[in-house]
Amino acid sequence: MFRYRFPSRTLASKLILTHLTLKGVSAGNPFVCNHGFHSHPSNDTVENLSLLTQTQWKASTKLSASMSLLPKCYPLLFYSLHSNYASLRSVRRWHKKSKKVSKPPLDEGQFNRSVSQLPPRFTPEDLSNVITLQEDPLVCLELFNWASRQPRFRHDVSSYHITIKKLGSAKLYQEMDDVVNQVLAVSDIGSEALFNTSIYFFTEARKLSRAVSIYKHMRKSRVLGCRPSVITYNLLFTALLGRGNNSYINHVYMDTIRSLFRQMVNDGIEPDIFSLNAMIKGYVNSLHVNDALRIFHQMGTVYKSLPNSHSYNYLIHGLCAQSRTINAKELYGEMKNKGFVPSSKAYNSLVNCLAIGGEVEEAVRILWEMVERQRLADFITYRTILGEICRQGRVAEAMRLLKEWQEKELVDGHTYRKLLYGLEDEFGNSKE
Ligand SMILES: *[C@@H]1O[C@H](CO)[C@@H](O)[C@H](O)[C@H]1NC(C)=O
Ligand SMILES: *[C@@H]1O[C@H](CO)[C@@H](O)[C@H](O)[C@H]1NC(C)=O
Ligand SMILES: *[C@@H]1O[C@H](CO)[C@@H](O)[C@H](O)[C@H]1NC(C)=O
Ligand SMILES: *[C@@H]1O[C@H](CO)[C@@H](O)[C@H](O)[C@H]1NC(C)=O
Ligand SMILES: CC(=O)N[C@H]1CO[C@H](CO)[C@@H](O)[C@@H]1O
Repeated sequence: MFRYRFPSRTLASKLILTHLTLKGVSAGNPFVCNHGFHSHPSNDTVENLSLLTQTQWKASTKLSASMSLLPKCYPLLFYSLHSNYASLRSVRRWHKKSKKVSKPPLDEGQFNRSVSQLPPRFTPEDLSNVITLQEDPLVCLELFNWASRQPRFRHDVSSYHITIKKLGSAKLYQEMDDVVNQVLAVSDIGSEALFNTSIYFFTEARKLSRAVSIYKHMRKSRVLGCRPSVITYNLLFTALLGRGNNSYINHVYMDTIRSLFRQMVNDGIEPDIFSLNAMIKGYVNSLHVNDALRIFHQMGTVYKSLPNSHSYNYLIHGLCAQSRTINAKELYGEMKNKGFVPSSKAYNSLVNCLAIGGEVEEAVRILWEMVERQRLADFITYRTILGEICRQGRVAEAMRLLKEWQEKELVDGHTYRKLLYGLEDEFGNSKE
C-alpha cells in the first residue's frame, strides 16, 4: 500500500510552496526541476514574445537579467516548450485541413430564403437584421460574401460586426479571421465593440498574436470610437493571465501585461478593479509579490478603485508562498474587517504558512474558522497541521485532532487513513 510520509520541515516548506505558488502546480513546479515539464506544456503558450512594440523588447532585456536568478532548469523548459509548440503547430495545421474537408455543405434553401427576405435595394442594416436572425453560421458567411459581390453595396460596422460574432460563436475562426482582415483593410471602418469582439474570439481561438495585432490597429486609429478602452485591455489581460501555468511562463507574459498596463495609463485610460486585480494576480503568479503590493497600495490613491476580496486573496496567497506570514496575517485581518471572506485558496495558504512558521495554534484556530465559513481545507493543509503538531512532540494531540476532523466529517475515510498512516510512519505508534 502506498503510504504518505510526513515530509521533513524543509521538504515540507518546499511542498507547501509548490502547493501555494500556483494553480496547476503539477504542470510546472518552479521549485523542482526534474519534473515533467515536457509532459503537457500548454500548446501555444510561448506564442510570440515580441507581441508588443519596442517597449516589449526593453522589458525583455530586463527579463533575461531576472531569468539568471531563476533555477537552471528554465532554459530547458523554454526549449521544450518551443519545440513542442512547433510540432503542435503542424498538428494543428493538419487538423485545420482535415476540418475543411469535413465542413458541412451550405444549406442552399436557407440561403435562398434569407436572400428573399432582403428588400431590392437593401442597406447594410437590412443585411445585419437578416444575419442576426440566421442561426446557421455558414449561411451567415454566404450572405456576407454574397452581399460583398453586389455592385452598389458596401458593408458597414454593423454588418461586419454581426458576421464576426456569428462566425466566432460558431468557432469558425479561420473564416472569422478573413472577415476581420477585410475590416482592418478599410482604415476608416470599425468600432470599439467590433474590435473587442474580434479580440475576444481571437483569444478564445488562442490566437494571441492576432488579438494583439487588433489592439495595435486600435491604438493607431484616428477615429475616437475605435481606440482601446478599459474593456480592450481587460480582454488582453485575461488572455495573457490564462496562459501561464508555471511561474516561468507567467514571468514571460507578465512583461507583456506590464507594458500593456503602462500604455493604458499613459493613454489616460483609468484602470478599473478588474485591470488592477489582473496586475496583482500577474505579479503574484510571476513571484513579484512586492510589485503586487505596490499596485495594491496605489488602489484608491493613484487609481480610483478600492481593493475587493480578489485583491486580498491573491496577495495573501502570494505572501504565504514566500513565507511572509506577518504581512499575510495583516492583510487577512484587514480583509475580515472590511467584511470580506477569504477564498479557500487564500485560507489554505494562510493556514499552511502559519503552521510551518510554528504558529500551529493559530493555524488550527483559522482552520476552524474556515470550516465555519464553508471554505474547504485540502489534504496538504491537514497534513501540514498534523505534522507540525507532532514535530512539537504532541503526537497524541495530533491524533485527537485527526479523530475530531473525522467525526465532524471534514475528512472522509480514505483521507483519514492516509493522514493516519502518514503520522504513524513518521512519528511511531504512540497511542493515547
Ligand atoms: C494548467 O495545468 C493544469 C493541470 O496541470 C491543466 O488542467 C490546465 O488545463 C492547464 N492550463 C493551461 C492554460 O494550460
Ligand atoms: C490547446 O490545448 C488545449 C488543452 O491542452 C486544447 O483544449 C486546445 O484545443 C488546444 N488548442 C489548439 C489550438 O490546439
Ligand atoms: C512575432 O511578432 C512580430 C511583431 O508583431 C512579428 O514581426 C513576427 O513575425 C512574429 N513572429 C511569429 C513567429 O509569429
Ligand atoms: C437557390 O437559388 C438559386 C438561384 O436562384 C437556384 O439556382 C437554386 O436551385 C436554389 N436552391 C434551392 C435549394 O432552392
Ligand atoms: C467581448 C466583449 O467584452 N465585448 C465588449 C466590447 O465593448 C462593447 C462596448 O464597449 C461591449 O458592449 C462588449 O460587450
